[in-house]
Amino acid sequence: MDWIQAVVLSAVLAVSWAAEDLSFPPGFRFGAATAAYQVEGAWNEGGRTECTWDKFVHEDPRRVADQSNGDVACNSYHLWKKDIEIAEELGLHFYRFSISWSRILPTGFSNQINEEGANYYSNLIDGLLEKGIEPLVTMYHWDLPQSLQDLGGWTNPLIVDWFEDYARVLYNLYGDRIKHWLTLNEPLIMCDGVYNTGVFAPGLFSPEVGAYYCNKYALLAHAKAWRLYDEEFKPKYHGKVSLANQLVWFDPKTKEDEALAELVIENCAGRYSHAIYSKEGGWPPSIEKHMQELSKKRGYPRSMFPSFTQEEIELIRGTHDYYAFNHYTSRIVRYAEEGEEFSTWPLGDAVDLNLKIEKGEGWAQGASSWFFVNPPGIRNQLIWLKQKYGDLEFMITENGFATFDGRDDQDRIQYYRDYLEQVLLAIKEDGVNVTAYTAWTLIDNFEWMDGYNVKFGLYEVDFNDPERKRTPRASAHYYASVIKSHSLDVPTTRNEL
Ligand code: GBH
Repeated sequence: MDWIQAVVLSAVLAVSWAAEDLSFPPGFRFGAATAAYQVEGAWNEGGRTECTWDKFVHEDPRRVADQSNGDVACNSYHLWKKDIEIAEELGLHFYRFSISWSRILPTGFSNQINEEGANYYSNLIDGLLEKGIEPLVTMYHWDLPQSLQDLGGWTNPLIVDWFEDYARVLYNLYGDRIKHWLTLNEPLIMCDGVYNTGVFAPGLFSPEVGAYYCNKYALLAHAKAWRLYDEEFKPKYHGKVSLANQLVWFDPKTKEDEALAELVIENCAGRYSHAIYSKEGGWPPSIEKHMQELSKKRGYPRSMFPSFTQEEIELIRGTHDYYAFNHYTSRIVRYAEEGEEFSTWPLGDAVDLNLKIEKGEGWAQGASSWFFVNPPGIRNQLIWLKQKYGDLEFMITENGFATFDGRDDQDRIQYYRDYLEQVLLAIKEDGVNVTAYTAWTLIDNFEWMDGYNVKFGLYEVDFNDPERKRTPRASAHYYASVIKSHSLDVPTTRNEL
């Protein structure tokens, strides 16, 4: 072959490779997610008792930007059939939803199961399965029974057993039909988010101790629930159990900031992963050391960061069937300059590093104050995880874009397009075994302290309509076409969709 032929051939190969490269591997699965408190409503119906979010928003409505709450939300408790219709319209392979603990166990304890609540999820699960959509269940998405909060919630070591008891009830009720479980949604936010800011229910502020005890007990609770499944349920049901971490990607500003950025990643990702996924288990060594020194410096007689016993390390180590994470945004990390105020987000107060966290140049901003767009962040995150914890199966359990209005939906489409492209690159170029992607969120819903102002939905919900009419956005059409063609080789402009 002469050189012209060679050039032509390689050009053809490059083009066909590029075209092929936009398709997802066979078996890759697409889903969308919601969470109980954000969509269900019916907060005091059907035997459901008060959860932390009910109390938090009823006690002082000003805690939420638009002074709203989840009392009715999308009314999915009554309109769940509509949600299934939407999932089917999108062509979802799976639908991720969460179970309200206090709807199943009105006392918080497993002595009493609320049949009406149990039936609600059973019907939802059956309805999805009838349409060939896999139900993926999150056991806990931040709505703790208030009765358990009154006893200290996630800072009381007894919660480890309470959660295991709750998990047993769920495995017994639904284990025959659920193949993927998530124990906890974003323990980083449940613990650091809650105790470092006070802006999430239950509105407690205890950055130095609360966040870290919560961190420990969340890991133990997850581990017990995982082991319970592994020993008693997996042999007959063959499902998989994991937890969904919240991962913000951190890039160092310069070479000099690399070690600092690594420490920040260990603090956010490692503190909720290392004990489970690393070979040796326990806390990330760099964090444990840092926290011991800091505790001493602050005059604590023992580390404010609780240690693990060897037995606890063994209990938690290896309690995973896949790695699940939610990802939205990135930050840049650098050392603070002299006289400059340190950043605490999202680490809270207790970490005390000489650091500054900022957004990258040219990063677009979504509707929330925390939301910056950096598509390569998701790929870097995947590479980091694989390097750190090995060639695991990865599932992205949330990713999506925040807007205020969302009628003109081009930004959301672009976000999905660009983040999915990076996921594809991680799979094809970096050999990361990503098997699933989940859009947050199916329908507009109660966005925690942003209330209903901030919209993440593929479907718009009319919250003034008693019927809570759901209407597809352009991004819904886009996502449906990606799913249908199993590829990103589809139009992205509103008019062509
Ligand atoms: C996820 O949390 C949740 O799982 C989901 O329920 C939620 O609706 C979705 O994302 C969209 O927000 O960190 O101090 O700047 C994402 C984690 C936690 C990130 C709160 C933003 C804002 C406060 N989010 N955080 S701060």
